[in-house]
Amino acid sequence: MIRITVIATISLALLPLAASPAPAADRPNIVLLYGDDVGYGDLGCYGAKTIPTPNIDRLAAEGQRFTSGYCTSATCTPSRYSLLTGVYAWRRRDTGIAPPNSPALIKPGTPTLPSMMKDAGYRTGIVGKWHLGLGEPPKPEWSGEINPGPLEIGFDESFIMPTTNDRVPCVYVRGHRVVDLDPADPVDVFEKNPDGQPTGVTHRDDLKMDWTHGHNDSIVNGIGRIGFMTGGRSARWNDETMGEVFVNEARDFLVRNHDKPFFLFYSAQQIHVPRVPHPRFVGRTPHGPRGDSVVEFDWCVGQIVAALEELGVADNTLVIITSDNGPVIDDGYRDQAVKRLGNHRPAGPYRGGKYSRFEGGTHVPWVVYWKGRVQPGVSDAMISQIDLPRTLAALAGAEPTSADAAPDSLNLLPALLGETQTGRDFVIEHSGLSQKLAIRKGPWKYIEPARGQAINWDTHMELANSQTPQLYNLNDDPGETTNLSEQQPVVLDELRSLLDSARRGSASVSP
Ligand SMILES: [Ca+2]
Repeated sequence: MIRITVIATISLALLPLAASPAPAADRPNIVLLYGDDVGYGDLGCYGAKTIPTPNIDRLAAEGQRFTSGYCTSATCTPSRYSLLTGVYAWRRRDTGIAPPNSPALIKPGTPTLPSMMKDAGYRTGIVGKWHLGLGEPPKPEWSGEINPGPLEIGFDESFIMPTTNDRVPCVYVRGHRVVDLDPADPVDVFEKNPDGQPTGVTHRDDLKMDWTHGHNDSIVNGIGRIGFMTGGRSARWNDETMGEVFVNEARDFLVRNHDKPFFLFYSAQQIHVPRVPHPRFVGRTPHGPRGDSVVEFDWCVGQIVAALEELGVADNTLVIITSDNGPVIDDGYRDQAVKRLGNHRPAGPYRGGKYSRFEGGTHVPWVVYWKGRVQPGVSDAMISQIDLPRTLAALAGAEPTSADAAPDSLNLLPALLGETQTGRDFVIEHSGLSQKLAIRKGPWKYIEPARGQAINWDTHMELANSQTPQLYNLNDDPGETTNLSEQQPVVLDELRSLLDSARRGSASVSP
C-alpha cells in the first residue's frame, strides 16, 4: 500500500502518455451510464420478466452484453474509487462508505479516468452521484467554495449530488458551489442534531416514507436521511424530479460539447434508497418503488441516447451501461421492496448482493453499445470496472505507458469492443465493508476466510463471511451453494496464492 501511495504522488508530473493520439475517426466520444445498486437480474436483457427496460434492452441487443462483467466492490464509495483511479479501493483503509462530511478521497492530481481522457483532448464531465468526499478536512465548506472535488481530478464540468440520496446534504453542487443557495440561509452538515430539529425518530408519523433501520436523522422532502443538515432551504432537492434534473444536465453537457471529443460520466441515483421515482413511473412494475426506479433509470438511459442521436453523434459514441454494485432489497426504508418482490430475482442466478462477497455483490450488468461499430453479441469475457481507466484511455489514444497510473487497471479494449471473448484471467471481489477479498479465475471462485457476521440482519444480506475457506465452481454452481474447498485442495491453493500475490502487488500482476 505504501508503494502505491508513493507512486501515486510522484506520478503526477511524470505521467507519460502515448505520444500521438489515435486518428479522430477512431477516437469516439464516451458515455458511461452508471446505475446505483442495479442488480444483474434487474434488467430485461438479463432476464427480468416484470420490469420493463426497453431502452437498455435495445442497446444490449444491438451491442455487446457481458455475462461476466464486474464492479470492484459491493458498496458505492470503494467501487467508485476503483472505477475512477484504477487502484483497488482495498489498498487503502479510508475508502469505505463515505460519511456526509467526508473530505475528498481522491487527492488532486491523482491520475484518474477523467484526467487521462482530459489529457487526451477530451472534454470531461460528471453528472449525478459523487460519494467520494469533497473539500479538505475536517469537512467541506458547504456554504463556500467546495474544493477539492471532481474538477480537481480531471473533470472539466461537474453537477453532482455530493454523497448519496439517503444522506445529507440534500443539495446539488455545480463546480465548487451549492446550486440555488441563498447566502442568507447557509447550509451546513453535522453528525449530531445541532439545533433540536425534527428527526425521523421524533416525527416518524409525519414521514412520507418510513424507515426500517437508520435513515432517521434530518427530514428532507418528507424523508428521513443519514446525518443532519441545517439551512440551505432554497437549495434542497426534490427526490421525484432528481432523474429529470440529471438528464437535463447531461443533455446540456452534450449540447455544449458534441462538436469535440467528450467523456460523460452519468452517475445515476437510481435505484439507491430512498427509491422515489417521478410519479409517472409509479406503478409501472408490480414491485413498488424499487422496480419502478429501474424503469426510471432505463428512461434516463433512453433520454441520453436520444440526445446523442439528435445531435448526430451516436455513431461516434461508445456507450457503457453498468452498475456500481449489486442489488439490495431492504436498504433502510419501508418501500414495499420486500413485500412486493414476488418471483423477481434482483441478482439473477447469483447469491448475495450489495455488501456481499458472493457473486451478487459485484457481478453486475455490463452493456457496451457503439452504433455501427460494436457488433451485436453476448460476451463471456471477464471484465472489471477497474479496467476502464486503461481501456478507455487506450480507446482515446492516450494509453499510459507508465505502470504508475491506474496500476491495477488492464487495457481490455478488444474485449470491451466485442472483438475477442478473452478478458481478464481473474477478477478480485471485495465487499467494501472490510479488507477481506474473493477471487474468481475461470469457473472457480475462492472466498477467503473472514470473521464477522454471516448475515447482516438489517438488510438480510448474506455477506459470505465464514472462518472456513470457500471454493465454488460457478459453471456448475452459480449460486455458490456447494463449498468444494476440501475436495479441490490444489485449486484452492492456486487461487489463494494468486490472491495473495495480487494483494501484495501490483501493477505487475499480468492479466
Ligand atoms: Ca451503490
